[in-house]
Amino acid sequence: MSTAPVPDHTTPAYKALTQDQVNDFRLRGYIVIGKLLDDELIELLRGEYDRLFTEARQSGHYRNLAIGDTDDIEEKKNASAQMLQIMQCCERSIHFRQLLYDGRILDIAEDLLGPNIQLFHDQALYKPARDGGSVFWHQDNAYWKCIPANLASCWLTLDDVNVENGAMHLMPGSHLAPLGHDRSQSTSSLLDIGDQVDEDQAAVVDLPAGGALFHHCQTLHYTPPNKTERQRRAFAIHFMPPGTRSGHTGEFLEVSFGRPMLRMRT
Ligand SMILES: O=C(O)CCC(=O)C(=O)O
Repeated sequence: MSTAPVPDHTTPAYKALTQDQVNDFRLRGYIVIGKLLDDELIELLRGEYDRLFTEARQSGHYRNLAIGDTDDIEEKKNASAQMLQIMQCCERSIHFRQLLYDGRILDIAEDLLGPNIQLFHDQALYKPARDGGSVFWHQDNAYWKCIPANLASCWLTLDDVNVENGAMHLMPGSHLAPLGHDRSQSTSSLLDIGDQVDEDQAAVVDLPAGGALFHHCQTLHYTPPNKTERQRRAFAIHFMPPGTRSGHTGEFLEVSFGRPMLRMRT
């Protein structure tokens, strides 16, 4: 009688990334994937993205990170800089929920985080043409305080993105230690660590529409204003291993509708 082989869960499969790419992520704190989504899906997601922002601008259920927290729709709309954020698109759109389970994305996340993957949260980050605002230098986990600090983000573009319209800037190796952050002078909702950063050392990543990069939750990153005639639509998915705790409350971030398990192998 033959017996089925016992699966080896101790050795990572490295299905999507090469070992060199995984090592690069460990060393630098980010990895550039390039074009990942096909054109048909990009078109679908663009339509959803635009619909969500049209609805959000009417209802006020979004933030303009350029001015901090306010419920005043007119204030958000008329601010001179627009860095617009919708949290949890997966709770507003079935297509963005489906995207969380996209095998191309999860295979990479698995190579970086291991076989069990839970959503921390997702967000759309929109820099409209001409008056798109910046996101200051920060480590995500300075906001989140997750324990352990072992999350990875997939940052996806729905437009061609370069330095002119808000490309991602990342500081290699900065993920290895948490840094102290101060509240920004100009907006109370953002942290800013800009004065500790040597921008000459930063990697600036151009991506085509449908492109992706992954970064660690402690990797310092920044995006500049968009003063071009081209909008910059981006979407971030923040992944964590199950068992991650909130440093704010000390509690486990339990599986829920907003924090689904996306992949579970062990
Ligand atoms: O999309 C952007 O401009 C900034 C993204 C970002 O800072 C983040 O995902 O943490």
